[in-house]
Parts: sequence; structure tokens; C-alpha cells
Amino acid sequence: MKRISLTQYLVEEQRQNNSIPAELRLLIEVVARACKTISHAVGKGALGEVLGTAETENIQGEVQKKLDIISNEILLEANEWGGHLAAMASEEMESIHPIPNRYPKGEYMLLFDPLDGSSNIDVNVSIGTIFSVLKAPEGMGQPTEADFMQPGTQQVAAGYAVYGPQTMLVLTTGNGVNCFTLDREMGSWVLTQRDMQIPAKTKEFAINMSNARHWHAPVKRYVDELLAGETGPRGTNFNMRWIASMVADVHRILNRGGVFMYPADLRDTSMPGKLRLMYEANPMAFIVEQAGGAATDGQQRIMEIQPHKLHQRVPVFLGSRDEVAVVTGYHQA
Ligand code: P6P
Repeated sequence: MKRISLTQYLVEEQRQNNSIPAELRLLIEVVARACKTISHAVGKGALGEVLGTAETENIQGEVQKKLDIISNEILLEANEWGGHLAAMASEEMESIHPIPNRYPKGEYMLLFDPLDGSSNIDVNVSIGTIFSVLKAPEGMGQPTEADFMQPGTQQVAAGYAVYGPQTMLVLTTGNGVNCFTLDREMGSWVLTQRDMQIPAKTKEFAINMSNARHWHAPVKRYVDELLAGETGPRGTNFNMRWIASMVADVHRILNRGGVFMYPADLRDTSMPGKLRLMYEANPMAFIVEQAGGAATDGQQRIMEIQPHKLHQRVPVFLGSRDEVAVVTGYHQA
């Protein structure tokens, strides 16, 4: 089969759909190159002295892993000199990161979770990088957090890299979802899946069952019905997966369907779930919707939520659209 590289795909996409301006193409290629570097660091593990914690905490009050910080630095250094960005924002940094004055500024803003699934790093389970691209508001001066407060429908691109048995890059610019596999010998991203589609129906759900006693009624009702199997109201048996790396769970759902849930629960009613809107839920929602799936917070499309804070959290129900419709419907019953 003729191999199509990421560069060739982006050039052809630009030629056919005029949907990837040169600066956005550069941005995507720079992020993809940074993900290759992160993949290399992650793959070294103990041999690279990159495992374990860094004895620091991030804005979320979570102990940072060495690889969290290394991955964040890789993305910052790769993206700040190219002239394609006005600013960046990261799960690992409390405030936004304007492009230093010594570099030219561009019209895009990049948000990322540099290494998602950190609890899995030290036990060799798949982890990933998630990124989202917004346009800088017209006439923006010195970037502020307020400039990032755009709903997910404003994203011009989103993607993730999954560092698993293979390293893969999944990308959308609004014309479907494509997947690239890293050819480690050549150091290039090769198109391996075009126009990924999530099956509307599924018999597989993903949720952290250990939180069941804390769930609100709609989630409890929905999951109880799945667990009741073929003798219950759904009339069929369901399977469960929970990798505790959103990127890996979403990648499975993109490939074979499923419904992923991280609901708000009674543990902390001030915290609407665990996942962050701007650089986890929104990019994943864009990708999932572009692949024919659905993504809600239980009430509305995740991508229609008007953000108020850079690190705000949101309940997440995403994947096979028929199942997302059922669990969302129970929230509105
Ligand atoms: P729990 C990883 O820390 C993460 O942010 C997501 O990647 C993942 O889906 C979730 O948290 C796992 O959370 O509570 O099951 O450990």
C-alpha cells in the first residue's frame, strides 16, 4: 500500500478542502514532532531516569510525574519559536504561556494535556498527549486567559497521541478523523486509518466502578441497567473496560465503539467531575463528534459549554451516539 505521510496528508487536505492554512499545517507538524519526542522519552522508562515523581504539584494539586514536566517542556520549546502561535495553555501550568517577545506571534492558540494518564506511567500502561487549537480573537493584544474562554465549537483542530504498543496520532481539522502510526525506523507519521467512524451502538462501557456509591441517580440507573444484562431492561449483556487513561479509552472507542463516562459525583459536589473542559473534554468531544459519535456533560453538547476558567472541570459522557443519548436522557428525565 502506498504510504502517505502526515505532511503529504496535510498538503492534500489543504489542496482539496482548503481547510488547513499554512500556519495551521505548521502547527500540526510541530505538535506531531513534539509527540515523537515525548514518545521517545516515555519509551525509555527507567532507562531514561524519567519515571517517578518530581516532588512538585501542578495547579490541580496533583503530584507531578517527571514525565509530566518533561512532556510539558517538550511542547513549550517545540512551539514557541515557529511564529504560528500567540499563546499556549497546559494542564501543568497555572496560567497561560504567551509567546516570548523575542519570537514572532501567530494567529493560533494551543492548549494541551502534555501527558494524560500519569497514574499509568510507572506501571507501563498506555498514556497520551491531548491537544486543542483555537484561533486568537481578532485584534487580541497581550494574550490573557479570557482570550482562551471559547466554546469547543470554536476549535479549528484537535488531536491526541497515544503511547501504547504502537505510537499513534489521531487528528481532526473538522473534515473527519484520521489516524497516523509512528514508523520508528523512519521517524515519520504514516496514515494508517482514514475517516474513522464510531459505531452508533455498542455493548461496551467505560467507567471507574469503584465510585458507584458516589454516583448521582441518572448514572446509577444507567449503569445498573447495563449490569442487569440480558435479563434486565436493556435485554443484552454488556462488557466493561477502564484503562484510567482517557486517551487509551477513547482510542478503543474510536476503533470499536463504546461509551466513556466520568460523571460528577457526591465525593465533592463543588467539583463537576474530574476531567478538564479546555484540554481534555473539548478536544476529545471534537474528535468523537467528527467520527459520528456524541459527547455531552449530561445536559448539553460538551462543545457548546461556555468556559469561564482555564482549568474548569466537566462531567463527560462520550462515544457511541445511541448510548450517549440514553445516559444523557436519564439526566433529563
Ligand atoms: P480515575 C488520568 O489521570 C485521567 O485524567 C484520565 O486520563 C482518566 O480517564 C481518569 O483521569 C482516570 O481517573 O479516577 O479512574 O483514576
